[in-house]
Amino acid sequence: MNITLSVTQLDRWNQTGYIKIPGFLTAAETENLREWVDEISSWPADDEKWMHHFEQTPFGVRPARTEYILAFHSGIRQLLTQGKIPECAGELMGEPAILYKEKINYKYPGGGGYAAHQDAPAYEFIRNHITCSVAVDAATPENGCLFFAPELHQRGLLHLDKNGCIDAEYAETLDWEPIPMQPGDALFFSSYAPHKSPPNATEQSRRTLYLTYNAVTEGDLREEYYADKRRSFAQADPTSDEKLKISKIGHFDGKPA
Ligand SMILES: O=C(O)CCC(=O)C(=O)O
Repeated sequence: MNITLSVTQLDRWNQTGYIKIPGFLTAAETENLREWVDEISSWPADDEKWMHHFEQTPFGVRPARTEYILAFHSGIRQLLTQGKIPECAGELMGEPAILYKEKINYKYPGGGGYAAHQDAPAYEFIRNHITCSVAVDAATPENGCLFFAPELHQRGLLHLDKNGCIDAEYAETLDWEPIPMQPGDALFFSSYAPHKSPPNATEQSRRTLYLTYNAVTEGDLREEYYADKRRSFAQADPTSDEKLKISKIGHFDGKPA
């Protein structure tokens, strides 16, 4: 399937730095994705393979994130590397796109939120990159959907704090738009678009896939990114922080398990 975005969609993307495409996956694709995410979340911990991150919630220890999935799941590999998701990312980028990283953020009941941030500081190896998020469960302001501040994606990095996030006082001055999603909806966003999300205050999970693509002209840097991430996590002192570190920036408010 060839993806062609309308002029209105492209204008919105250029103006705000993000665009939601309702019903991006078909019902059958959405159902497959839900089954695959159920499967992946039950994989045993294996530091040599996929990377699971767990958080302490009021209801016990729950998975917060799984990443580095591609080599271990053929359905996910096909969805992320062929067809409409990479094609649409390429169309928005203005040149063919290649996968840089992939993750599932689970946000189970009581799961932590994310402080206001831009993704760019976490992805050191690439310049031109965008992320596609795909809803596995419905996402609402109550269960922790994303909120975006529009029209700031062309201003570079904004007032970063010591964690690589947007300074909290500055973030409070921004206008935040919630982006609720239904399963199968996609939301593409620039790596400079400021976003954040609250904790999950409901009894249902809010699982979302996040797929980051860079311009092919910058190279295939995924393995290098993950090798570097594994190295820096292995060197970090796990007891040094009250927050669970799941990224190279300190944006996640979940508690260590
Ligand atoms: O899953 C969320 O609620 C936010 C995720 C996010 O912004 C990130 O992982 O950088």
